[in-house]
Amino acid sequence: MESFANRYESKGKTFEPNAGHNNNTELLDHRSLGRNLGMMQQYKFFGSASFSQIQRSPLFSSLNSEDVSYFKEILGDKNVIEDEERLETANTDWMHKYKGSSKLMLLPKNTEEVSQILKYCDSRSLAVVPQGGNTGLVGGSVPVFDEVIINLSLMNKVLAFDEVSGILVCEAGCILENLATFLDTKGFIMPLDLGAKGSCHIGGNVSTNAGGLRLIRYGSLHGTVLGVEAVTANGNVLDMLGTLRKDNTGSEGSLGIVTKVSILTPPKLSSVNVAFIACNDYLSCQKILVEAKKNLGEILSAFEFLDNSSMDLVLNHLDGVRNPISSSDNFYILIETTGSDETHDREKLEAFLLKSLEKGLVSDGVIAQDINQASSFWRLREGITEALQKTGAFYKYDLSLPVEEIYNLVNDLRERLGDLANVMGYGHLGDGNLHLNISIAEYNEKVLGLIEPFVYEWTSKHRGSISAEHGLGVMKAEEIFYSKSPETVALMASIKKLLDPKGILNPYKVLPHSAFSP
Ligand code: FAD
Ligand code: 2HG
Ligand code: ZN
Repeated sequence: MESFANRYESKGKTFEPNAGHNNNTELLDHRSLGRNLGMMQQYKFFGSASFSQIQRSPLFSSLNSEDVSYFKEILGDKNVIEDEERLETANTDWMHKYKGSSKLMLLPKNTEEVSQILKYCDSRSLAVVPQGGNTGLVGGSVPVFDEVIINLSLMNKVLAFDEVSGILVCEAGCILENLATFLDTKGFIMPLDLGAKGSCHIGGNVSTNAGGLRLIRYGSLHGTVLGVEAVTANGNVLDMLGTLRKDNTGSEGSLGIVTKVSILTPPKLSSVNVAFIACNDYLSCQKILVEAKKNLGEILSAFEFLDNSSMDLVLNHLDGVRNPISSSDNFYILIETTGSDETHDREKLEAFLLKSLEKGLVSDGVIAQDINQASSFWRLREGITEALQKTGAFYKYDLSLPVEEIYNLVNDLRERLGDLANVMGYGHLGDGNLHLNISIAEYNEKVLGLIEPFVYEWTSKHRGSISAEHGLGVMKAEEIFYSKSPETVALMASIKKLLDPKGILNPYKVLPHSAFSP
């Protein structure tokens, strides 16, 4: 039995029919073997071509009953999850694109438990996946094979808040929206906001260095996270809470498990205004951005864009949404201002819009009259990801590019794909971050071959990044060289080896396989 299991694990993959894998014999072999063994040493994916090459590392052990007993001893029975239904959810990512086959999820309640878990896993060479709210969009938060899932959701306490400095200290499993609600009562806000706020954890945000909707105003988490407490692979607790500037974000669970975070929060300001405007061409969008930075600089808190295809998608797939602009146009921009003087801020925004209309940059625009209307404008932009879920299938890219190049890529890809798929461009225009999404009736290897590596090459050629804010995860680990030099990748790998010599923390993610080859 053991030798069969190992043989299967080292081959290590099965494929969904629609993924179009061309070696059908291998596909059948793996499937029947998995069934016969009554085990699920397999992964399921749709998307990036190179992901299909991953094999389970023979260096990792397989979980046994003694391991489970040990975990029950330190965590208590109820926080050692073997229940199939709960594991099914934890093994599957938010998009239902990536699916692992972990047999165990652990729910530690404090740092000491995380430390004990990792110390044990390291000694046994058991691979693990740190998991927060499981809203990641690059397959980083779910196992690839049978890694043990360490979910931080029970570590959800606010530990301290200083009402003078605005510094919040909390556990990593706090849900972003809960922190925002807590801060609201104190007259402060979180310096980041994203569509997944109702589920994502601050620990997940920090570990992916999430960007989000207000980066243009409050900057990257690199600037606001003041410290973290993290546990390294061998169980050592690194207490860097409140002392260092953030220095380990973006590691995506591959260097340590973040257990606590201290973050600088800005005060809540009383006047928020949201405008939704339409414009005819992308050049106008760019000019409006320049003007907004000039004229609304100190109060500008979001500058988001979506194209007409994205708007159609939202209107067709989400309930209760409508385009506030009476006649449809090619591009839409959401501008938010946040300041402390309602009359002054509103006048400023109105004057800005009027000027943009006069200059012919804007074809139509509307300013929200109340908070409900403001939310309905935000829903059009924030709801795109959710609307995409309701289409048949989709390919997702998260790119940083010079602002002037952003829509050239959308157009080039549209031309390349013709009628084969629907290409949508939207994102954080103020930050030069394009979310390029391609929706299609069902996953299709031929279309994927037209998209990749084209999109990565295009981005690299224009000196952009293939991982603007979502991370590399498993989706893009092999593609890292499109935006990082071999020297940088080698250095990243050596840091990984230093902190996690056995490579048990989130294997197959972030760094390419070649980085660990002798
Ligand atoms: P998970 O998805 O659970 O994990 C993400 C990665 O972090 C994994 O590699 C995991 O191993 C690691 N990780 C999680 N917790 C820890 C921890 N405590 N210690 C160490 N590693 C850990 N992202 C943006 O940047 N900007 C957006 O605007 C944005 N909008 C989104 C909108 C929607 C609707 C959705 C579904 C996602 C969006 N995302 C966005 C992506 C995602 O929400 C973020 O990446 C978020 O930061 C992930 O947090 P999480 O707690 O869900 O982490
Ligand atoms: C957003 O900005 C998120 O809405 C998700 O980062 C982007 O769905 C996407 O591609
Ligand atoms: Zn985004």
